[in-house]
Amino acid sequence: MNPTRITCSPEVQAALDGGQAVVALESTLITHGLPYPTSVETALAMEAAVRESGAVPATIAVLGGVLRAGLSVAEIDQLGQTPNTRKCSRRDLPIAIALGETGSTTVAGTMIAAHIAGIRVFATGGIGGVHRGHPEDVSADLLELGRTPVAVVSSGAKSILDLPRTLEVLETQGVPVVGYQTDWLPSFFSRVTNLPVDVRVENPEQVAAIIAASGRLGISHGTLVVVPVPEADEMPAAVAEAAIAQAQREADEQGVHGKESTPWLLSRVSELTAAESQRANLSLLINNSRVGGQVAVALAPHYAY
Ligand code: PSU
Ligand code: MN
Repeated sequence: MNPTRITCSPEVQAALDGGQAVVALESTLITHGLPYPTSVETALAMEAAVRESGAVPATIAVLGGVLRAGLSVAEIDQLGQTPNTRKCSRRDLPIAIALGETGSTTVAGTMIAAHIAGIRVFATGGIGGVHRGHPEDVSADLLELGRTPVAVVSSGAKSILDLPRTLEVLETQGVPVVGYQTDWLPSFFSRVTNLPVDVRVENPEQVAAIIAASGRLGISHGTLVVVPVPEADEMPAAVAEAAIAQAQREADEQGVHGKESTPWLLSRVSELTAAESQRANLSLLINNSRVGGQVAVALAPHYAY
């Protein structure tokens, strides 16, 4: 860890120094992904789920121009109350830092911060991908997965995205897509698609072995671990699909584009599907945090010295 590049909380720093399991958590989910105060309650519940698995949570953000890992409850609440903050992907990080801004980190931004801090596992809900009808809009998350050695535990990508194209980019970028107790890429709200993962594994030890093998090869790419939403909270695929199609049509009509696309589509889909999508969303976020914690615990011995 380089203290001039990132500032870790004392708890996170002590865990990293002691070779204990740490799981990074993103903050764009808090500022742009969920409405306040659900956003803050969910972020805290994710931290608790990581702890229940025996790992230390490190929520990542830029606060007052400083890249930080491990936030206080008050800092997380503050982020939740500033929804217009800069959404920091790779290209935004230097801007927020140079201008002394407070910004949230996307999957790409969080992977970069985690890697700088020495954190190897990161849990979230959904990654960005290739947008439907806009193959030029490729989330920087996919390219980050191709270049930064952090494992991202998620429920795949929302089907607001073009999932077949998203998988093609991941393949080109050299990213292993590991199905956690599944043969199929999940589509966030729903447990399966007809798109196969690269490998199915049954337990955290197998995920850790794949991450550690990538580390030994020294070829510097991320790993995408996909975990389906728990069965009881799954949304019927057709209901999610109808809402997504409507949201994408409206976004096209209104000319929504660039970094606004994903937050706009997410909030429109959640308006259209109300409680149902929120239940699935919260359930998978907590579950992925738990699995992320278990993977980090299984990974720690691979790096013990
Ligand atoms: N998907 C979700 N919820 C989210 C995001 C994606 O279901 O909150 C956020 C993540 O932070 C992700 C970002 O990294 O959106 C992707 O944005 P873009 O498509 O602009 O790269
Ligand atoms: Mn985009």
